[in-house]
Amino acid sequence: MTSSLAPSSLTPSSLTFLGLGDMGRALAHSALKADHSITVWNRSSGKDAELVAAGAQSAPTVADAVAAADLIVVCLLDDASFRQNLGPVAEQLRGKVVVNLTTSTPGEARELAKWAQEHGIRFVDGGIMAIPPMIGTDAAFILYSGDREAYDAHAERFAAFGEPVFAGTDPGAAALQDLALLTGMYGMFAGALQSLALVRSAQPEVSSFVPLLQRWIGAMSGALGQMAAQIDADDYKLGGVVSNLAMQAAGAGHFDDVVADQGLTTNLIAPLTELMKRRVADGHGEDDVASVVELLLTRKA
Ligand code: FVH
Repeated sequence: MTSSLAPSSLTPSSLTFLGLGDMGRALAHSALKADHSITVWNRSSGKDAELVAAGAQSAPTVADAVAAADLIVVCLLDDASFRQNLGPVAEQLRGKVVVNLTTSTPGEARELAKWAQEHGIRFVDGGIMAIPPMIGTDAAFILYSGDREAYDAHAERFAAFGEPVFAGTDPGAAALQDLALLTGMYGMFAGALQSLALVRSAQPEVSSFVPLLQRWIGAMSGALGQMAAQIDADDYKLGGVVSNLAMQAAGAGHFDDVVADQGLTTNLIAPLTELMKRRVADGHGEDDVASVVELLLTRKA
């Protein structure tokens, strides 16, 4: 049963959770499972019901919720909802630790850290590398960055959500690595979707093909270590080049051809093959494919 307690009846908690969407509820449940006492708040009513039944106390306002604990975990929709709800209670947060697990850009996280510093708030930003059912399991990891001392003081409690990984003292580091990991994931999805579209254009089902795709993607992910070493060394021949860019770029035309031959109109990997060809035209055909990163690192004038 949901109980909205009067401020005076709230007891001190180990953690407060602001935001009980799908992710906020999963985080709060994992804290309860780890035997933490928790206070929860959500904008709209009803989402706290199961948590209250499991032992959480529900706060009627953000101010009541932040008063109940010294560690505040925020999991709202976006930066605007963070500012809208925490801005008015900034002075009450003085001396407390705020952990923002709302997805942010690095710039937003750095701005929030500045705001927190102005109000004497210890600020840690986070990036959740999990979907709600993974929270509290070994499969989940969560990136944190910002105030190292505050992170160290609470890392044990963060472990209830998933493995904590400290990304750096730059408050934007967790957000940057979060978005970089998601970029890798969507790039993989883009290639896989293009691959499945090709197969589906030729046969009535793709499920039988998936084990081959998984096997191939798994084997090729082994190349990432050497790719990273070449990027770090600015040397795209480091460790020896097995399949050079000139050969790969020449073969890239086949991707346009097969899309056209199958009567399809979209080639999701065309932007990559264009960059490969450009790098060859610039005289780097003997490099490994990691050489393309030089074009991705080109900054705006
Ligand atoms: N769910 C996922 O798979 C991903 C995994 C990676 C991390 N993301 C990020 O987590 C943040 C929250 O995501 P969520 O899944 O909990 O999202 P929703 O279920 O849509 O819940 C949104 C909560 O935010 C509250 N909210 C929205 N706007 C406001 C506002 N202006 N003032 C106060 N609260 C607000 C909303 O409240 P209500 O609609 O229930 O009243 C929910 O509590 C997010 O950054 C993901 O990118 C999740």
